[in-house]
Amino acid sequence: MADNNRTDGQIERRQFLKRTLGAVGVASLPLPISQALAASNGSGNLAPNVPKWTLTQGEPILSPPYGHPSRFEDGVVRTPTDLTPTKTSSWSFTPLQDMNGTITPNGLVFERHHGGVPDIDPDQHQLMLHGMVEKPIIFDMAEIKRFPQVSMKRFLECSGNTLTEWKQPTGKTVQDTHGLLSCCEWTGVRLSTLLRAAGVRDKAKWILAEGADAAAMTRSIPMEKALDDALVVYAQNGEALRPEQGYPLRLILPGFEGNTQIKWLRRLEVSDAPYMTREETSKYTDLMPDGSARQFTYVMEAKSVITFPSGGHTLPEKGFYEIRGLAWSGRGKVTRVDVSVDGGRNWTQAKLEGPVEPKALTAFRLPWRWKGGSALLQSRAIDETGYVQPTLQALIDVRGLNSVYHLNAIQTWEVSSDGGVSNVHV
Ligand SMILES: Nc1nc2c(c(=O)[nH]1)N[C@H]1C(S)=C(S)[C@@H](COP(=O)(O)O)O[C@H]1N2
Ligand SMILES: [Mo]
Repeated sequence: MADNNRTDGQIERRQFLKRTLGAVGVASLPLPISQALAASNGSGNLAPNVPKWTLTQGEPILSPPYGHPSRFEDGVVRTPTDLTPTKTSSWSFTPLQDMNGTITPNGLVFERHHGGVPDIDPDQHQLMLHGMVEKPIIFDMAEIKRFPQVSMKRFLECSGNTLTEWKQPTGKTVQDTHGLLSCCEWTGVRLSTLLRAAGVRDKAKWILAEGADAAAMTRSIPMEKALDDALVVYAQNGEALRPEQGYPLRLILPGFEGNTQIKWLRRLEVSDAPYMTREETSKYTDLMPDGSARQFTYVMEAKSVITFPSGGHTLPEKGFYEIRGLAWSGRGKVTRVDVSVDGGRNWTQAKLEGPVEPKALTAFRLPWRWKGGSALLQSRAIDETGYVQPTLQALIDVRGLNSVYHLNAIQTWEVSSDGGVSNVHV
């Protein structure tokens, strides 16, 4: 290297700069200042040159008054299902590959609607609490907001998340495979506070929650959950719920399948038995190999997925990358995430971003040097109960191939020798 003549050295450096500055690959590491200055000689945005956006004053205050992401970020959006969305069934996916940290911005929280999004006037919305209570109550929104407030960062996952992946790798990107997953800071009142106001009768064991949408979605909620960490929320990430998330009021049942977290909440009926609604009999049950069906499978078991590199990404060159992903468990805190780059033969413990919160998305990261050639990237989450996220084969051995919901298996992304990343089964 030291003997390189000047011309060779320049060519080498120029090629390196062209690749680094031109392609702006994720692997591009910062240039030494001397090289950066040389590269900007005569053109470019580095000193002593002044970029065009520094030459004029910017907008004093942006309009419209509700802020939006930079126009250069307009590719970061929810994607609708590739099946035709209808008014009776529609869903859209969160772009997990574009997320940083663990909070899902409100405009990117996934959607799942069984009767479309109603347009509810909060001044006319009411919540009725009745059934096996001492004093039935009808609350308006102002009354709900007078109760002591709580905020919790919790994940929300549809039990249908990843359902396309049972038999063969289907989704192209992590948005396709895992995008029915979001995490918000939810704000509202504890359901137990409302129940105390009404006075729950001794024999009461269940609560029916009903939505005000055209689906009038109903699910039976165990009293134990209602008195534990269930919330009736009116805000997400610091602002009012979005219409698609249940404006003006929804149920949040941390760690439970998304379907139970009734949006546009209008009625809670207390009883001594579950109601056996459509959503917990013909739907949202898991058919087992022996022909029986699992019912009331509320808790979302531990799961994780690598979001970078993931399906659709291309690694521009060999070298340093940080493997990044998300882990979560409906049973509490994630305690460990292991990462494999050889399809599950060897595992290395990843670093978790703390403080780790229960039933919330948890970010994990692991430095990695891609040597070129094929690599099979996997992550497995372990939660505070000691539960270990299973391989797909281990899950199928127990559950068979007749169920639709609750696929929490380890996901594999293959980095092929050309740097392309795709969804594979191993
Ligand atoms: N009233 C009502 N609540 C509902 C639904 C619905 O269609 N109507 N969909 C459920 C399903 S299946 C899921 S996964 C979550 C989705 O919540 P999100 O749209 O805020 O992501 O809401 C649940 N609550
Ligand atoms: Mo769902």
